[in-house]
Amino acid sequence: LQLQINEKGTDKYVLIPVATIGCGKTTVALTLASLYGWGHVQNDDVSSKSGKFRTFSNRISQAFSEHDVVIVDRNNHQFRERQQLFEAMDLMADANGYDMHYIGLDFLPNGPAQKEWEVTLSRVMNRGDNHQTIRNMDRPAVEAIMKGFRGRYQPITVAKEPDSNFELVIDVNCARGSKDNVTAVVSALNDAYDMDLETKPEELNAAFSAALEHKAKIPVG
Ligand code: IDP
Repeated sequence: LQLQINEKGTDKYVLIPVATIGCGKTTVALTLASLYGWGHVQNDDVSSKSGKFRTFSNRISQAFSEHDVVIVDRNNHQFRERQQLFEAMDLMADANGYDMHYIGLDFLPNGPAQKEWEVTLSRVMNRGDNHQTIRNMDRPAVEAIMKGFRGRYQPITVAKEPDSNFELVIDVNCARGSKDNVTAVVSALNDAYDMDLETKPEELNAAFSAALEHKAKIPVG
């Protein structure tokens, strides 16, 4: 399952979710990373409060030194966050001679509608304490955090900056289920680029089951 890279070997593909909590970002990312050996950098794994984005972007650069495709796992639900990522990755690309392909994963193509709210709330409640930061909280506290993200959410708007940097936006509506969304990503990449990604149903099922069973790296202390 090799990506076909251009002759210069400088193409780098970054998958950027735009989502809120519980949309299935980590599940989709883990499944893709396991199937194709892609890089996966989780913002929630960065425990430092100060210099958090610098640590996150250093980890992204490290991932690109090892992988041609990297998934940047954070909500990126605001223009400001997307802008920050594009700027950091443009600098990284200039320094390393990469040709970047920015690909959006649109987990809320209908916005944070009622169905999406119910799906994500029920998933986050079922996830319980299996998360780096959302843990040891009662339901109202979790709902308040989730509502904060919903309230601040700014949909992908490719007609203007910063979202005009997206070369491709893939519909991965969270209400549809994460396994179907993995398949949607694979087909969209195969259609848009010179990739030849295969998915065998049994491999997909195994990778997806493992992703659902994943245990978050809980910070000590
Ligand atoms: P997030 O990274 O967007 O916050 P995840 O942690 O991937 O979301 O998913 C939230 C919870 O929902 C996790 O416990 C995960 O195992 C579960 N989950 C993700 N996708 C599905 C699905 O398609 N069906 C059922 N549960 C799912």
